[in-house]
Amino acid sequence: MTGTLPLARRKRFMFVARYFSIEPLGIHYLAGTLRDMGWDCQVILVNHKGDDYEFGPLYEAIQNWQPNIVGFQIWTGWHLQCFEACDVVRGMGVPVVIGGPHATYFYDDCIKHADWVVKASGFGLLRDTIEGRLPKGIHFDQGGREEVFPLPDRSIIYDRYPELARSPIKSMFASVGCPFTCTYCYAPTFNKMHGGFAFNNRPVDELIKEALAIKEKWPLEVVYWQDDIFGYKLDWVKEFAKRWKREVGVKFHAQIRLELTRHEVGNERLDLFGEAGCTGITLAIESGSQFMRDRVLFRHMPEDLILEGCDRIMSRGMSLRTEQILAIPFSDLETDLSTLDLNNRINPTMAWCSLLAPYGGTDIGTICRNFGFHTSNNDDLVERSYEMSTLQHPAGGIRDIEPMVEKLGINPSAPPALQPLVNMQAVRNDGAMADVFYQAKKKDKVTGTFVNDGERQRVGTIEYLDEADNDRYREQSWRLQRMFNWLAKMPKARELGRTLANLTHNEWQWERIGQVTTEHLRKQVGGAELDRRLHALAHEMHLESPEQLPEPIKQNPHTFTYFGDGGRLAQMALDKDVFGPENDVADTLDQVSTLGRRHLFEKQLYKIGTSKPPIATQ
Ligand code: B12
Ligand code: SF4
Repeated sequence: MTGTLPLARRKRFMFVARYFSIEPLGIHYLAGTLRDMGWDCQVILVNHKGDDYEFGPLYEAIQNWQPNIVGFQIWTGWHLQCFEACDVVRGMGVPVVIGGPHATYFYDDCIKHADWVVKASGFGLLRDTIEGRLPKGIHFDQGGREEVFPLPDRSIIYDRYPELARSPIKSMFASVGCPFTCTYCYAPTFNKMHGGFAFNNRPVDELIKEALAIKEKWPLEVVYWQDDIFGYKLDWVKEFAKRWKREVGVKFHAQIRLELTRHEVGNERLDLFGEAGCTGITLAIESGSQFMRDRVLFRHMPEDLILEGCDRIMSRGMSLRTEQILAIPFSDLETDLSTLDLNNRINPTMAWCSLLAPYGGTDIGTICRNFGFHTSNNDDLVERSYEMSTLQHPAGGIRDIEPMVEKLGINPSAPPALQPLVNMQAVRNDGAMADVFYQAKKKDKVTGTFVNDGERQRVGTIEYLDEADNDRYREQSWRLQRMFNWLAKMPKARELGRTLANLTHNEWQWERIGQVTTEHLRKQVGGAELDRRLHALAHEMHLESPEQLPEPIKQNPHTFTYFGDGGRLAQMALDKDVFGPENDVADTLDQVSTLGRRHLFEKQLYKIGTSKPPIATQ
């Protein structure tokens, strides 16, 4: 193809990534690399409806623009659809390079559909690829995570997708690395492939330059630090805090671990965050059950640390978003309700919640496979699997497994490879029962790897839920997940959550949810308080009295009254026609839940519109 091009033409690179409401941050930086190399660059963000991805615009763009190379950024979950598209692109005579998380962890699958696969860090390897220095195949740069980030070229995406440019929140990245070992995450694998953990902070100078470059051209009210753990190194935080406010003056939201709030150093870090302009923090709690945190998720976090850390954040006036996962292995309705209850006691600004997607190659993927809860084939991790649990769950939650695990006497903070659940295997009998075997491991002093220690032993039995009960729990966890955010704001949320999760299929209607909620609240706070809330809701909707509330709002008003300015949220739901006849209760809840998150994002979590406009914003 290159042979037919006019000689003077600059070389062209086309990126392909998934369209998402949050900008594809990695591509901004990679586009910066191409700019620095003197290449022209375009980005196509692929839209989708459920699991149908629209690659038509990509093929059209390739025909029109004739790039020299097409680079796919692939995340596990849409990899199969991407592979088909890679084959089509190569069929058009354009070489393909694949990078991103799926290439990092599943490079062998990727190479079947690409000329080059870039595993992990991509700036240097992308340079080598386009300059023809890399033979075709899989490439990995062991020292890549230490490489210098280029100044991003955001205009490539912002010019084509102006809605992303218009957002007052812009993502940035200040550090690479995380030392923790959560079972559902690929960070431990990333560390292993680099020979251990290392934390690499970008220099404060570069971040200031990057933020000022955004401010010059686009709206910038909040920077969202997408780092796994922002501000891990205190010395760096001290320098950052000193300069960010003075030289950039834009508030920010950051993701951290609760451990970073601990002890005096935690107080100091949070104070520095506050001085620098931090208005909010996102952190994961994941489960209200200590057993789940210790043994299933490998997040060894006592409840007092969770409560104290959240309090330290909120008492400084920062907003707080907590994150949790429901329907994890060995959970049942009561475990999920304990997660709700913990959030209820914390009362964060937003309690974000997802259902477990058991990624293969992670420790939780191994646990699921070993216990027969999931085949852990990443090919079935499609969009649908984020919407409803795909696991076969055991009966009785942690009842059978907890004694088996505790009897082994292994410390919860022992290395992941020694943890009981990754070394257990359930062998199913004819019926619903399975024998559980455990293979002890030890560290080989010579090789440093973990090897078998003695014979495999039978340690007990577990029972699986039958199909009907499994479906029932999947439905219950789905209900809680959709309602989690607002339930967490209700008095005695655990009780209300239980009642709602246990409604029969026929009772599961918008109006009935409203009746149950009102009955619960009347018992908890009394009729007068509910009247007051109804009047406030009517007032926020510019109505004279609660009698004038539109019918769907009247049927279930307290879904809105426990949100600040809930009238605005109710109005948004009406304007979006979420109660229309074509929507069943599942659609309605989905959409109300999405709108509720958006409402909280704007009004409370990121506090958009509360600061002066940035000087350079047109
Ligand atoms: C920010 C982030 C998000 C943000 C924003 C995502 C976005 N639009 O960019 C949000 C919150 C939306 C998000 C959502 C999800 N995320 Co996320 N997220 C991240 C995070 C923390 C940082 C990614 C990042 O921007 N890094 C900085 C940039 C510079 O690096 P990068 O994108 O990795 O790109 C580098 C290389 O990969 C490579 N590269 C990347 N693309 C390409 C392309 C080419 C052609 C080449 C040559 C190289 C290359 O070069 C870059 C520079 O070194 C990572 C964890 C991590 N620390 O990396 C998880 C991570 C990427 N997310 C993950 C997951 C699972 C999800 C969700 C599925 C979670 C869920 N269950 O809903 C969703 C899916 C969203 C989607 N896009 O479909 C997993 C992905 C696992 C996998 N195997 O795919 C990760 C790795 C977390 C983890 N450790 O397990 N996420
Ligand atoms: S703290 Fe976050 S990035 Fe680190 S291992 Fe856990 S989930 Fe992954």
